[in-house]
Amino acid sequence: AGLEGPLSRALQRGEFELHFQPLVDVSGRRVVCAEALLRWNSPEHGLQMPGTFMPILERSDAIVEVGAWVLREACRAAALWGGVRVAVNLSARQFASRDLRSVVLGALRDSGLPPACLELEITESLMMQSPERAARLLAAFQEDGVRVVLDDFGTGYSSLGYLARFPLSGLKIDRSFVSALEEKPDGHDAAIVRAVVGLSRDMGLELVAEGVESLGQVELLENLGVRIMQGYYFARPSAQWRPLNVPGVR
Ligand code: G
Ligand code: G
Ligand code: NA
Ligand code: MN
Repeated sequence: AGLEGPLSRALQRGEFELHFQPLVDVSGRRVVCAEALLRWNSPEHGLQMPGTFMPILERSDAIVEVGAWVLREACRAAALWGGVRVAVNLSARQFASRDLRSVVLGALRDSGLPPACLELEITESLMMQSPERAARLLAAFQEDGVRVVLDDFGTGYSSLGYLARFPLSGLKIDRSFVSALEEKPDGHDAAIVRAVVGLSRDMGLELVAEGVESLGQVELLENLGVRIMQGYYFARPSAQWRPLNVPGVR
């Protein structure tokens, strides 16, 4: 409440900014990607997290324009990263919009970022809105050389059968499976992570564990076969982030 007005002017006023959080290949000790996370720097309300403003944007077509800005800015930033990929979250309306592919290709062309350095994060629910269309769109992105990964994997309602039908490049296993690992290293969550490691290996999907907050979790995940991790243990999302070093990697 009260945010709609200021929010509708935020884009033209230059109040949005991107923070970046690295995805670390723990075995190779290098950053492979950084996820772009949108922030709204409101003069009246201070720095706003997506939870406060995304639901409002999602209800209007403004999300499509903001989403296009995110894609262009993320590609522009990553063009300076020397091969480190950038991951961009897509919203439902953005995924449904007819010109998504041309916006993506335009952002790549204008920035000079190689297509293989862009990763689009979608969710299961987003794919399931219109599975046929999603399958065609993902196939087109695969042809373009753009990666598409499934975010928050394991929390949605799609069947495993869809994994085979959609051309995906990777899975991000939801942080809820990571959070209980230390307390119950032999519990159900560990079993699920182990199964997803096997599944992604056999299907040629890159697996990322998100929400990694402690060294204990890093070690347990490594033992379960996870190599790529993201979370506060390595770095919090930051506007200043640049791929200069690998924080927190032993
Ligand atoms: O950054 P946290 O940073 O609070 O992000 C919260 C949620 O907002 C996450 O689910 C994330 O995927 C989503 N989000 C963050 N940035 C963007 C964005 O640029 N576009 C979309 N569609 N979602 C985003
Ligand atoms: O839905 P998505 O996976 O895009 O969500 C990204 C969100 O996760 C952002 O809000 C980001 O700030 C948050 N995040 C990133 N790392 C961690 C972490 O280690 N722990 C927790 N609890 N949240 C995290
Ligand atoms: Na995400
Ligand atoms: Mn996620």
